[in-house]
Amino acid sequence: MHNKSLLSGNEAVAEAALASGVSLGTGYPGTPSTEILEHFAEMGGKAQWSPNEKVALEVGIGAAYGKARAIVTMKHVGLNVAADPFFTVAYTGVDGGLVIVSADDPGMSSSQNEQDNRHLAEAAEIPMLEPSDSQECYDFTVKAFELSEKWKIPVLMRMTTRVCHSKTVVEKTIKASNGYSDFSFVKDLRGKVMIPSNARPAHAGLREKIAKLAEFNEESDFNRVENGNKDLGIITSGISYQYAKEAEPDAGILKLGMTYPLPLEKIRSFASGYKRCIVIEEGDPYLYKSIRAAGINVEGKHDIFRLGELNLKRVRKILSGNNTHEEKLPSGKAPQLCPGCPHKSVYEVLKKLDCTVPGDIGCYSLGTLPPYEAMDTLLCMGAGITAGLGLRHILPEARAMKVVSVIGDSTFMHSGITGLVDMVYNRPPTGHVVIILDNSTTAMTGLQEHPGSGRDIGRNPAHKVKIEDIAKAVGVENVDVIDLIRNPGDIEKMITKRLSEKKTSVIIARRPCILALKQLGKKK
Ligand SMILES: Cc1ncc(C[n+]2csc(CCOP(=O)(O)OP(=O)(O)O)c2C)c(N)n1
Ligand code: SF4
Repeated sequence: MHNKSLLSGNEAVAEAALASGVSLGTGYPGTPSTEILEHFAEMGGKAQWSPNEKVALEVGIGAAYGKARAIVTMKHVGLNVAADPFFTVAYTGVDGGLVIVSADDPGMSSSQNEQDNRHLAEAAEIPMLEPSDSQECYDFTVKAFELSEKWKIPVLMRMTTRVCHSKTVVEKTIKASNGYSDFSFVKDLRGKVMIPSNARPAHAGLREKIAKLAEFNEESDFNRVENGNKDLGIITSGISYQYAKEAEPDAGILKLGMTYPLPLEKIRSFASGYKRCIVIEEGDPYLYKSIRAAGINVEGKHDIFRLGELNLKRVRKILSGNNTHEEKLPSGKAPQLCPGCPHKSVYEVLKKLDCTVPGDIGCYSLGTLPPYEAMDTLLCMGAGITAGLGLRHILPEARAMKVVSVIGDSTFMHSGITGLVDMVYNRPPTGHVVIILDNSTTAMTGLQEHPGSGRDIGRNPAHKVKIEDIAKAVGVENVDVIDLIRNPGDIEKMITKRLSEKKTSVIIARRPCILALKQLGKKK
């Protein structure tokens, strides 16, 4: 029987999760994490796209409270959305196994920031694993569930773009499990109800657990020493290990796989054996600062290497102390909305009407680029509506009445609904106009379904949450639906009309994404 395959890191996590008997996978799409849940579902795992990452994590926590194994996937900024349950589930712990995948995007190939989520593991006091190739993605996922169950704590798998998307050979070491079935919920008020009187001892208990996990990590096989020339020792983790190994094959290397809590005594003993010891890590100086804070003398990198991804050339520069500014990579061709994209006509009108357009994240963010240059802000998912409200509250009336928020349908389900609630509750004096660009899919991340598309992760029919019903239910004064292709002239008339009124208005500009239609055709 074949037990070796060429897999991406994301596929390897999915296969290991399925083989480990995971009963439920939840998540919200986001590059570079999306394929984990897609692959898990394609292989027959029970998986679901959640409306957002907070919901995904809370559902996963519920399953793990019921003694199941659950995996929850998201991109790095998704963990900000899920931060509330993330921080407190460390206190309650779990009865089953809970693995949370954060796929970080250093270099921002498809993100609005390049935050380094290793800080979040430390801040929340949740053990963290950092695989550096697909084999480790597989092995660490298997071990992450064991760790989570043994220590009754969630585990964070922190991956990065190159690890998620590169393909390496994976030897599948475990036999597929049929999953567990003795699910039950154990009533434990002090352990699971985080009122202050319970949360205080729970935090103290977590500190003890982390101290014991640090001891465990001193000897754990997540970390590996590769002996080498005593002149140079390198401490590294994740994808940086691959670059370091290639740049200095003869150096001694301490490759860390479990990077919170850190095995500081192992690091101390490694560093003391080399004339020069340097930390090679992508992103923030997370390892460097923790190691220096423990009084261990290591070198770090210059601040210029904190920005963007590392690569072999950059690692060679760090090792040689060459901090000269780097030549810029040639900028590629600017992305464009597809020919025939339904979003186009809306931006043509917004530009013509000289609107101020707080926008959001999705394919429609491309409305900020030429030829439209019509979307004026992009911050985080959901902020298109709410930043628009802030502008409506403070701008002089004539200008306020030119403010139009744009948001996609998936983003609306993710974090736009509460903005709409604020619009009617803390109504600006001029009202507000929100355009929901409803193309029936999450196009930007590769055409995933969402609660408004009427299909589940496997493209089977599911309950369809109607945007117009939500808008009417919260009390928006005008709710209009426009078919952008059948009645192309209507969008200009409608935006002009609603901008002239001091009312709260939602215009749903509806037309399926042409690529989503193609994909559904294929499925049929
Ligand atoms: C918190 C967070 N989660 C996930 C993402 C990744 N992401 C960017 S836009 C987007 C949704 C796009 O869908 P939609 O709003 O329907 O717009 P479309 O691309 O279809 O035009 C997602 C999931 C993100 N940027 N931030
Ligand atoms: S993928 Fe769909 S939504 Fe995105 S630009 Fe192309 S047609 Fe428009």
